[in-house]
Amino acid sequence: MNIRNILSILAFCLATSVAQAQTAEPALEHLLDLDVTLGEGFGVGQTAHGNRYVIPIKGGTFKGKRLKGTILEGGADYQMQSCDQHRTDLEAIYCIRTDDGVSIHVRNTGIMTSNYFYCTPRFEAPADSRYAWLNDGIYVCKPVGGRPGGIQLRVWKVKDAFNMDTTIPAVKPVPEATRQPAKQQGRVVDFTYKAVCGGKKVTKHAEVYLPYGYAKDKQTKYDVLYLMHGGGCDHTAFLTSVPDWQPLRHVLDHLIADGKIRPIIVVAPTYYRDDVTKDGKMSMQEHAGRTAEFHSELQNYLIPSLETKYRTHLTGRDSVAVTRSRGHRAFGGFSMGALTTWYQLAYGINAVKTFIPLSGDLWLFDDNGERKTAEEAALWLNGQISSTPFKDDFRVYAYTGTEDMAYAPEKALIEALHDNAPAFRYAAPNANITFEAKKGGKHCFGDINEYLYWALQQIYGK
Ligand code: FER
Repeated sequence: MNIRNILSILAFCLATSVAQAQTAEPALEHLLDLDVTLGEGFGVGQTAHGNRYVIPIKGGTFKGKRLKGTILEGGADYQMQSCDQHRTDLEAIYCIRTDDGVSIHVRNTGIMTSNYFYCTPRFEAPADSRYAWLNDGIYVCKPVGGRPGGIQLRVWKVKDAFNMDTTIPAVKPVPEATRQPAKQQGRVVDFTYKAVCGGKKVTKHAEVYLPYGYAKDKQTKYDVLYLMHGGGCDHTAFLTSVPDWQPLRHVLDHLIADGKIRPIIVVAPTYYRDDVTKDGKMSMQEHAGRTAEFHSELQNYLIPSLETKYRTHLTGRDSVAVTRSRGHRAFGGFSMGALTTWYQLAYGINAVKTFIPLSGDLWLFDDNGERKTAEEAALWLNGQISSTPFKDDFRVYAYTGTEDMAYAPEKALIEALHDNAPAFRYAAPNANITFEAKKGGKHCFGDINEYLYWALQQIYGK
């Protein structure tokens, strides 16, 4: 192959990857600060290329959100001053070691003039370490302070040019007819089950949508979709009690009657305990605590009792049976129910394969009760998922509306997952997460039910 061919293939690859990439400007994201202790410098003298000067690196520390540790002795900055002395080229080569014992090689090259001083470090981390991601980044570095015998440097990562603002697909309009009752309607029944919540034995209720024809059909095993309400609502919100212009029951009936999805069972439980429903007295943190716990009630009580009563793919009551049937189970929710969904993904991926967070992000709190950042939430979620055997076998359909109060935080989470959580794949055709926003969509069930109209066709479409 001649050089021309190679170049044209290169150009083609570049063009397609640029076409796929989002058009936003690259951004810098803080990686770490270095505090380097330097030894006595010495000159080699005038060489063929300029004036060579060597500054030994004796040690120091570094600190960032994702890694911290010490700088090892033994490296140096090999400087070369140009013959006309207006600029010095730097090349610092050394190793750092993280506080969990991983050695990482650094080669930091840069340019220094009287008014410009920037470097571009490269990192070589072991490919099988938790720092392997460092290898695949471009970084920018500049000095932020000096002291006798030392220098402080700040390092940023050049972020992938990913900006959901320009790329969030819009949720399509839903056919008018789905707002009216369908001819063939499913039934909603109350389901009672026993559970232990917070150490207390309780009796709980969920509403269950059984598709049209369920009673007559004795053969089919049905997939089950769990839908969790938001703060201030209860288990009746999705299927019976909340009046809205796009009732979920009609959506389900029409999707099934029109053959757009196969018949499914939909279950609307609640994260409240039996004694507290629609509890306005709970703080948002208490709500968050309940949502974070719900996966255990789902796995240990609700799934075993409900899915053995109705015809589903569950074949036993134990966790092995629950996991074996996880491909037939989806979990979604609205607002605090979306929070429940993110927690289900984090803690209960063994029981559920498909996740539908609707207008809500992932809330984590630090020891002082402060909300953690989207980036921290993304890192945590990635860690939770990556430590399971299901890290390559899950799917997230995230939705919200542009006028929804969850728009900004959910978008921030989706972007943070893109940047920090390799378990999530955004690129077609192997994407395992998608995010869509309805133009003008608000924080209400009518809009949420429109998102479900589209999500369910992707999950249960024929
Ligand atoms: C969010 C934005 C708003 C969210 C929840 C809310 C969990 C509101 C909750 C409420 O008022 O009940 O991103 O995520």
